[in-house]
Amino acid sequence: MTEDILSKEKPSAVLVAINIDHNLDFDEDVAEAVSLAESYGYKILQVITANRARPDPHYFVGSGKLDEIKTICDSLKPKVLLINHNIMPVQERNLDRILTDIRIVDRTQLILDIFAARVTTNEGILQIELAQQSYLATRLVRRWTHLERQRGGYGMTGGPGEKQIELDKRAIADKIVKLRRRLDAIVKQRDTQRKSRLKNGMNSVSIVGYTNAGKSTLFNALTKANVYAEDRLFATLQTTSRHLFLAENNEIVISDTVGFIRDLPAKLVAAFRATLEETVHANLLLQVVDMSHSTRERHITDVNNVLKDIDADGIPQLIVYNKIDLVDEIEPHIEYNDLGQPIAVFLSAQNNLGLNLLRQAIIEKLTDINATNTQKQQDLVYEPWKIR
Ligand SMILES: Nc1nc2c(ncn2[C@@H]2O[C@H](COP(=O)(O)OP(=O)(O)OP(=O)(O)O)[C@@H](O)[C@H]2O)c(=O)[nH]1
Ligand SMILES: [Mg+2]
Repeated sequence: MTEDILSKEKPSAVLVAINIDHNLDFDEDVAEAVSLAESYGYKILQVITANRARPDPHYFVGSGKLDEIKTICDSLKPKVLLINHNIMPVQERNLDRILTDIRIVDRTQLILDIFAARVTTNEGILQIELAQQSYLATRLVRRWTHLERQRGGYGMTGGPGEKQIELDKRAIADKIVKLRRRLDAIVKQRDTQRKSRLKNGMNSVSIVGYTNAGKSTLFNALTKANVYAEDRLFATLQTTSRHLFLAENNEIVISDTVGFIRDLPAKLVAAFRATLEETVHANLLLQVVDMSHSTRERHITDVNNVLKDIDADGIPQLIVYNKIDLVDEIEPHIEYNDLGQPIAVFLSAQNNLGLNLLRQAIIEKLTDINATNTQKQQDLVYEPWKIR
């Protein structure tokens, strides 16, 4: 697939999106799917949509829709049929059988392809390889039963394919173990760096959020760094950290991270552990939200779900509503809760609006967090005396 991107000519695709169970945000989901596909470099020839209560177990789509897809593909001859869902291996196998000569790419595969085409660091390459191997492991049976059928041995036990599946499974398992080991070494090295920072009493703040929310733009505006920011999904694939002076005697380490998206498969998230390690160990998360986006509240839920997957849901958060320049009648400000603690900051990273308020809110929030932690430590120390 990387060849397609390098050959400059955009690979053509037909996109299938099914509205399952009357999803009210379906139009936004389709728009996001188109962005995601274009972000890889696909030229979308046509979008096919349908409504279903639940996916068809055999083909994901119903039989009428399948006929329509086949007719459209016969006439437009796309290279790829993109399905904006994570489909099961059996559904992929059945579609493959009907739509010969067209590669079936589901949502996970598309995200993996985007990452694989863009990744540049050694760590990133290892992580993508790990994610691809984990994904491949679930699809092995499909590939081999497919070959078996061609040889006329389908359904038989102990055939050459079955033996090969076993061998392939073992080879993949070995590869996964080796990749994990190499990634663990990277994590360990970072651990040492982090511990030395902790010794210096430095707080670590991680910028997280939905893809394209403006995390890298905010990071650049705060640190004067030059991280790549662009109006495309998954512009950032690795973590960048910088020291940031908030005030006199108040220096933190701040990190820009990979963006999240709805339905990010847990395996993929797990493969990105090394990159997300900075987030997992942060004292504070700045969750950047695109204020101008119609489904911003759902983005917050999606991001919180991924944070749960990586065990970072217990870390205190400050919500940063970005891009207020695109919304009418919102001035930069800090929102406080009843206890007078900051919970959200409204700003525009691109227009340098409200950045000082964000610095102020980070200082206040970190002061609260550190006071709570000191209290907790004191409680721990005095606990035995209390019991006596
Ligand atoms: N109007 C407006 N656009 C903004 C603002 N902040 C960022 N953007 C734009 O939003 C797009 C995405 O910005 P990025 O900073 O790359 O977003 P990101 O969250 O890092 O995205 P990923 O790395 O892909 O997850 C870019 O085109 C930015 O110029 C803002 O305050 N106002
Ligand atoms: Mg970014």
